[in-house]
Amino acid sequence: MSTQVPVSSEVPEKGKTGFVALLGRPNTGKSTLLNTLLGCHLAAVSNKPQTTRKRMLGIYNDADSQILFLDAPGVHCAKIAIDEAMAQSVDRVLEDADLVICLLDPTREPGEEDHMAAELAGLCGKPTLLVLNKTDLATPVQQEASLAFYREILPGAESISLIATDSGSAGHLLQRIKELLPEGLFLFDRENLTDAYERDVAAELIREVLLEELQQEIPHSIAVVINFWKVAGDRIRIDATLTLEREAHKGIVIGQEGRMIKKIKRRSMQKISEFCGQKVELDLFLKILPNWRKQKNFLKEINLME
Ligand SMILES: Nc1nc2c(ncn2[C@@H]2O[C@H](COP(=O)(O)OP(=O)(O)OP(=O)(O)O)[C@@H](O)[C@H]2O)c(=O)[nH]1
Ligand SMILES: [Mg+2]
Repeated sequence: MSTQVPVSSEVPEKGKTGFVALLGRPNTGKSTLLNTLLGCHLAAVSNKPQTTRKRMLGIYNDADSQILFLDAPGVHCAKIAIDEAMAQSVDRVLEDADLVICLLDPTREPGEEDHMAAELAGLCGKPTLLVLNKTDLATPVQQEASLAFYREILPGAESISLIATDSGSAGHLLQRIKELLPEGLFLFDRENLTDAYERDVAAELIREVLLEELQQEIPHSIAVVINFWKVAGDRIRIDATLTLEREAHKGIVIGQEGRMIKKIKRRSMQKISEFCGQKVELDLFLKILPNWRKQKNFLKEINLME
């Protein structure tokens, strides 16, 4: 599957290439930027922090480059096992990176999480580009304050301003990234968009709907696992389990006369169908596992932790 422009097979499979880490505190717009760069809704996005829970590779291809963008969870303080798992994922992404894009959100005053993100960028020793996002929302004073905060920890780091939702703006960033990356052989076929299975992307798209439809902590306390995936004729049959932490949340997720769960199902089918380019039939099952976010064994079972 690909949304990339088809490229002639005569084009050599080498050019500007490398892994580019998307680093930043939660909600800075990392996944939004990934989707805009790829021209495809691959990664879950929401206005709630801690949307991304694990690494997602997005492969950008054009005539003379293959850029391997690694979206990471937002950098935040680890309190429970799932936070540790997310921090582990950030570490892996930084290990793999040839270049680090450190995304800044100047609409929020810089704080501890920004400090952690900047320190991680500095400690990994990789070339780092400060990317000031949400410049459509932030005042010049806010933008200056945000950059000054990061430059205390990363002195001299080059910066670029951006609106991650705007493809023209992201295109300028892409040009600079290409200049900074080395020449090399491409690791992936040009038609590949990611190394994730479609079913893992589908689970993320269901989570995106949960984050959009459910309030406060509830969507954060739900794990989505695809239990069954079968292509049958012109459609994909999918069963997914939503693991909740509390019995009391069940009624909220189901809603009055089942209205909420029906909406979650309908919207999820629409998103998955758009991504896969096929009709989708989805059944959702609810399960309760108290405090699953604190249980390392369960996190390993659902591939959130190594
Ligand atoms: N106005 C505006 N909104 C943006 C921009 N970039 C991202 N957003 C919004 O910011 C919110 C967070 O975006 P995400 O892409 O989910 O942020 P993230 O950094 O991936 O967040 P985590 O996965 O939690 O770390 C969403 O509501 C986006 O629509 C931007 O440049 N301008
Ligand atoms: Mg994200």
